[in-house]
Amino acid sequence: MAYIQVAHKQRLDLLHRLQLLPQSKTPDTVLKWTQLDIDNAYLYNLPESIDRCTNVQQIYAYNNRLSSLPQSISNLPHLTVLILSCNAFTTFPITLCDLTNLEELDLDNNQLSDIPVDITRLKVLRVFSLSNNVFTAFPIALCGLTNLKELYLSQNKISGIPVDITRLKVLRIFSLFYSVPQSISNLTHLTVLKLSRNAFATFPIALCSLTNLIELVLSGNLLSDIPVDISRLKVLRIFKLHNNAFTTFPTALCGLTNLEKLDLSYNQLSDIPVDITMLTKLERLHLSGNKITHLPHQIKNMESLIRLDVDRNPLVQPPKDTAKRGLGAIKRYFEALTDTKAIQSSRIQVNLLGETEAGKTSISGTLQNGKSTLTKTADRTRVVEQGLWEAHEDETDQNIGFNINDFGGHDIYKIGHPIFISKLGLVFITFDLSKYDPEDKAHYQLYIGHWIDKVQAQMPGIQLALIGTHIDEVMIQHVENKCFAINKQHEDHLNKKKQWYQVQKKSIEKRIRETPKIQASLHQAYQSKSDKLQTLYDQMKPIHKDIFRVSSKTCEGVKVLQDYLISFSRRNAEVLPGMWVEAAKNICTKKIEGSENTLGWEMIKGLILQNAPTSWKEKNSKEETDRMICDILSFLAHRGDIIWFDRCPSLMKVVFHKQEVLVNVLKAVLSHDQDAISEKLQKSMKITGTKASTIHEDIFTRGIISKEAMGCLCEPFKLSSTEVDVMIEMMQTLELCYQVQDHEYLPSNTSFHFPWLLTEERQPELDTKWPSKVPPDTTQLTLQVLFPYKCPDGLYEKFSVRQHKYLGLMKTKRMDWKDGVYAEVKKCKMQLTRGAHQSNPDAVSQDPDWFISIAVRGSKLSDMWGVLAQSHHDLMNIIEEDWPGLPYDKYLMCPHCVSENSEHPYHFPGEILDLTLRAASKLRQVTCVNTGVSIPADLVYPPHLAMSWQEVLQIEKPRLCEKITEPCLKDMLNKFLEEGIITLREDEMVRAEPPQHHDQTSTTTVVCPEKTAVFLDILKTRGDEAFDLLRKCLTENGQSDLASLLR
Ligand SMILES: Nc1nc2c(ncn2[C@@H]2O[C@H](COP(=O)(O)OP(=O)(O)OP(=O)(O)O)[C@@H](O)[C@H]2O)c(=O)[nH]1
Ligand SMILES: [Mg+2]
Repeated sequence: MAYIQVAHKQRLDLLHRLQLLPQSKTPDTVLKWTQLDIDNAYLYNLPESIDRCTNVQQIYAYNNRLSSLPQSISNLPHLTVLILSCNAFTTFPITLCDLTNLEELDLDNNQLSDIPVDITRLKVLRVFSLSNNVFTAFPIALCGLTNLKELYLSQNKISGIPVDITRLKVLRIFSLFYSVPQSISNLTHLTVLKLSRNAFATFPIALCSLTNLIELVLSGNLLSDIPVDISRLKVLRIFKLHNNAFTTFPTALCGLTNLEKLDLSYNQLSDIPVDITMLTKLERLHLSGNKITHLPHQIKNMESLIRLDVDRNPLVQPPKDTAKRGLGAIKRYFEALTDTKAIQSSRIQVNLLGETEAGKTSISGTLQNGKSTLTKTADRTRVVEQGLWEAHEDETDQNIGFNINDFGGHDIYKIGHPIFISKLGLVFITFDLSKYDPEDKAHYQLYIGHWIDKVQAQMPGIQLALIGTHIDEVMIQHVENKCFAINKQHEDHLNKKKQWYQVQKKSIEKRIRETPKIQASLHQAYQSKSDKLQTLYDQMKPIHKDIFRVSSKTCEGVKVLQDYLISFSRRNAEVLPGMWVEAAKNICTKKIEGSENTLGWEMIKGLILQNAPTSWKEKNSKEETDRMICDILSFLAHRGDIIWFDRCPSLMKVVFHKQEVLVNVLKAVLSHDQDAISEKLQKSMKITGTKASTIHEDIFTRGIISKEAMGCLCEPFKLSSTEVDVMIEMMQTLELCYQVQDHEYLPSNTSFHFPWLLTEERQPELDTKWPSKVPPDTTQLTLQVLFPYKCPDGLYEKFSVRQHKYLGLMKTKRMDWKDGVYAEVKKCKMQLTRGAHQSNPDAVSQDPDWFISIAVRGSKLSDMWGVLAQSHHDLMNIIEEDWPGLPYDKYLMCPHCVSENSEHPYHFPGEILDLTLRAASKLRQVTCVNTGVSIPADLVYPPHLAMSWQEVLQIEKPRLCEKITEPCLKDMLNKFLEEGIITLREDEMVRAEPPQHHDQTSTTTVVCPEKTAVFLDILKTRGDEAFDLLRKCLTENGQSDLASLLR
C-alpha cells in the first residue's frame, strides 16, 4: 500500500520540483515514464512541468479538481490516452486540440456545455466520452471527428441530433440520453445504441431502420409495446428492456430470431407466450420482478438457453423453490410435468407457538381429527410434534393439506427455529384467553409480544396470526373485551418498535449534523446506518388483523380458523407433476408407518421413483435422475415436509423425515437438565459409573461432549452408528458445536464443544492475559453490537462456534466461559463477550440493552483490523442468515476512551466496517467528541479505508493476476461489456494479449496474468460500479477469496 501511494506522490513531487527549476535536466526516470497515474489526488492544477514526461502515452488524472490544463500538455507528442473524467471543467480545455495524436479522450462527469470546432484537429480520435456533462444541444463540432468509433453522450440533456452526424461513417458505439430524433435512422452503421433512462412511452420507430444494431438498450423507460417492424433488426443479439411498463409480453420480439440475450425484468408481465420458443438462439432470458404465474412448458425445449431468471414472480408453475434452483431444475420439472399428470397442490406448514399450556396440542388435535380433542394436563409437548391435516372440503380440494408443527413451550427456541419452520409457512402465536388478564402489563409481553418479536427477528416476512384458546371458559363479552385490549396492546407494541427506529434515526441525523464535513467516511457510515435501519423498518410485516378465538372443547371458532387456512392454502397452491405428488406421499407414509429414523439415499431414491413412469426413467441418465431427486427433496424441505441439508455434501444423502428424531437428539444433547443427562449416561451400556461422572462434569462445566459420550446420549433413540455420525455432522453444520482434537496425532480423541452448555464464569487466570485495563504498550479496538430487547437465544453461541475456524483443531488457543471467549489469533488477543447494560440514553424502553462485543488487543494495527473485520463479518453474516429481521445497532468504541478506561467511551458508527470504498477525503486525525481529543484516523478506520479502491486494486494486482482464471476473466469481460463499463475495443484489447505459457492441464484453472493485468488497468479508470461488479463477478465465479481480498 505504502509503496503505491508513495510512488504516486513521488512522481508528482518530482514534477513540482522540476517546475521550480525550469533549466534543469530532465531526470532519466521521468523520461522512462510511459504512463502517468495522478488520479484521486485532489489536484486543482497539473504542473506546467508535465511536458518533461516526453515519452508518456497515457495520463490518468480522473477524480481531481481540475478546471484547466497547463498549455505545456500539448507538447506531449506520444500522448494517446487522456482520462480526465470526474473533474471540474466548465469549458473545454482548448489546448487539447493540439494533441493531434490523441486516440482516446475521456471527459465524463464534468460541466461541459460545448465543444470547440478546433476539435476536428484530433484526426485520429477514436473514443470520446462526454457522458454526464451539461450539454443541452448536440455539440455540432463532433460531426467533424470522422474517425470516431465510440461516442458517449448519455446523461446530458441533448434534445436533437443533427443530420450531419451521418458524417461519422465509422461510428460503431453511440450512447445518448433523452430523445431520439428521426434523423437517427441515418446512422445505419451503428451497432450499439443505448437509450436507457429516458421517458419513452412509445417505441421510437426510427430505431427499426438501424438494421446493423447488435445491441439495443431501452431499459428504464415507460414502454409497453414493441412494433412489429422491430423484426427488421435482423442481427440484433442483445435487447435490454428492463424497468419498463410492459404488462403483456411484446410478441413482436419473437421475430428477432438472432436474439441471444433478452432482459425484460422489472416490468408487469403476467404471461410468457409459447412463441418465445421461436427465439432459438436465445441464451439468457431475464424475467425477474414481474407478475408471472406460469411459464410455458415448451421452455424446456429451448436448447440454447443457458440462463433464466424468474425470481420475484408469484410463480405457481414451476413452484418458486424449483425456479430458484435454476434453469436445469426448471427444465427437469417441465419434463416431469409432461410425462406425468399435472396436479394443483398445496401443502402449508402451520406452526403453533406460545407459552406452555396455551392449548397448542389441543387445537392441533382438534384440527386434525375434526372434533374436540383435549390433551390431559400432564401431556406436555416436549419440543415439537408433527401432525397432518388433509382438508377434504370438496372435490377440488383433494390436494390441500397442512403439516402442523406443535411446539412445546420454550425449549425449541434455544435450538433454532429455522430448522423447523419454513418461510412459506404460517405461524400462530397461541395463548389461553381464559388466563389472559389485560390489566396485567406483563401478560401481553409474556404470552404474545416476545413471541412476535422472536419470530419476526428470525423470519421477517412470515405470515403471523394470533389464536386465543379456552373461549368456552370465558364469557362472550369478556372474550370481546380481551381481544379488543390485546389489539390495542399490540398496536402499542408496534408503535414502540417504530419509535425505537425513529429515535435511532434522529440520533443518527444529529450525529451527521455534528460531524465535520471533512470526515466524509464518517458521514458515509452514518448514512449506511440510517439506510440499514430503514430496510429493517420496512421489513416489519403486519400480523393478521383478527384474533382467532377458539375452543378445543366445544369446537367453537374452529370452522373460522379452518376456512382461513383453506383460503390461505388456495392462494398458495402450485402445479406439481404427478410423480412429485406421489413421491411426497410415499415419504409421508414412511413418516407414519416406517420404523426408520432417517432415510438414506437408496431408500429415498426408491420412494421417489416408485411411481415414476417407465418412459421417464428410460429417458433420464443416473445423474439427471439424482438431480431431479434433489429438486424434489428441496421442494419438500422448503414447504416443511422433511428436513434436508442440501448445503453439505455428506448430509445431502440423508433425509430427516421425522422431525421428532432430530429434535430428540438435539434435546438430549443440548438439554440443561442435568438429571436427565445423568440418567441417560448411567443407563448406557457402554460406559462405567466413574466414566459417566467425568463425562457429566465435562459437559456441564466445560461444555465438552466427546464422541463416545455423544454415542451414549443418542443410545435411547436406537440410532445406527452412521446415524450418530450424521447427527454430529448436522450439529456442526448448524454450528451448534465445533470439533476439537485433544492431541494433534490422536484423531480418536475427538470431542465437541457446545458453547450452549457452558455454565462457568470467566476464569480468573485470564486477568493476566487480558487485564481489565489496556496495558500501556497495547491498543484495543472494540466493536459492540447492541440489541434493543434481548440478545436472541443462540446468536452468541453460533458466533462463538464460527470463530473456531480461525483457531484450528487445537483448543489451546482459546478459553471459553459462559458469556465469553478469549482467544489468540494472528498475533493478536481477542475477547468476545455477551452482556447487558443500561447504556443507551435515548432508549425508549427502560429494559437493558444486550450486547455482543468483540475486542482485539495487539500492537500491529493492520493485524488487529484484520481480526476485528473477520469477526465482524461473521457476526453480520449470522444475523443476516438466521435473524434477518433483528434490529441492532453497532459501534466502534473510541480507542482513546477505552485505553483511558472512560466510563462513557465515545461511539463511532460501526458501519465504518461495512464501507468498502474510501470517501473523498483522506484523514489523519479524527476527533473524539466526548473528550475533544484528536486521535489517529487509523484507530477508527480499517486500513482499506485509508485507500481508494483503485489503490487497493493496484496493490492486489500481482495476486489477482496470479489467481484469476481464464474462464473467470472471460466471464468478467462479457459482463463488463454487457454493463457498458468497458468498450468493445477494450474487450478486444484484453483478449488480444498473448496467452501465457502454462503447465496446468485443467482448463478451468489456467490463469492468464497478462490479460488480467490489462483488464485491471482498464478498470482502474472506471467508476465505482466497476469495482462492485468486479467483486460480484469474482464471487460468482467461485473466487470469493479474491473478492474478499478487495474488501
Ligand atoms: N376448556 C378448555 N381446555 C383446553 C382448551 N385447550 C386446551 N385445553 C386444556 O388446557 C391444557 C393445556 O392444553 P395443551 O393443548 O396441552 O397445551 P399446550 O400449549 O400444548 O401445552 P405445552 O405442550 O405444555 O406447551 C390441557 O389440559 C387441555 O385439556 C380449550 O379450548 N378449552
Ligand atoms: Mg403441547
